[in-house]
Amino acid sequence: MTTQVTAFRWVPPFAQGYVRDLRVRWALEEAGLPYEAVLIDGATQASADYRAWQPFGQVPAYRDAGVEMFESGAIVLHLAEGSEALAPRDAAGRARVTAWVLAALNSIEPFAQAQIHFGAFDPANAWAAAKFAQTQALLDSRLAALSAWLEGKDHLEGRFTAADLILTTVLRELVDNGTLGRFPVLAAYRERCEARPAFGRAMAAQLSTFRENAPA
Ligand SMILES: N[C@@H](CCC(=O)N[C@@H](CS)C(=O)NCC(=O)O)C(=O)O
Repeated sequence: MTTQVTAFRWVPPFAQGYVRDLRVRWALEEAGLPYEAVLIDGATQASADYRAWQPFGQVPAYRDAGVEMFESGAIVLHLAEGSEALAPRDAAGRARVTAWVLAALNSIEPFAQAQIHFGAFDPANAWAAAKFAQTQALLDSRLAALSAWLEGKDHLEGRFTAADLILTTVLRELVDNGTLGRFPVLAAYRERCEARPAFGRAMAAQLSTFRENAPA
């Protein structure tokens, strides 16, 4: 069977290029594996059939000849199990990749999401401004630690892996609000990873779907 990845038929412009099927498309492109995007909309999200595939009605969900699964990080790790393009073949090297994927999703992304969330409030709202300052400080401390790790390195673990892929998709959400620009090592790292041809192909595929299905 052809590998399948679910993606939204269309999302508003602010979300285009950021929907998490991008992670899976990028991993498949790095691994050189063909896939079919299964396009879904709100009605599909709510359907019992789709909830049996993705319990929360979200994208991406994934299936190949051997497995049906969800959660972008888990899917990318599954692909990394089978592809040297995404992780080294030795068990210790793969364990390091897993550690960094979880660090990106568990030790950095929640702080990034919180900062984005509170940054969207009116700064005149004193409660939201205080929460924003708090989350900004927590995020900055994680980013400073990450920056220290990546100083003088091209990648997290000596070569491009699934961990760089996931971390890049977390960091790129911090470009527009100016956060990443305050960490030049991380900004350069993100640019280096996004310059990979496989990233370009994944992004082009997501965006072309939205162009083709734009509301009249
Ligand atoms: N932890 C999940 C998050 C997936 C997620 O947040 N998907 C968003 C798009 S980026 C979505 O489907 N949102 C619609 C919804 O939650 O109803 C993963 O990484 O796969």
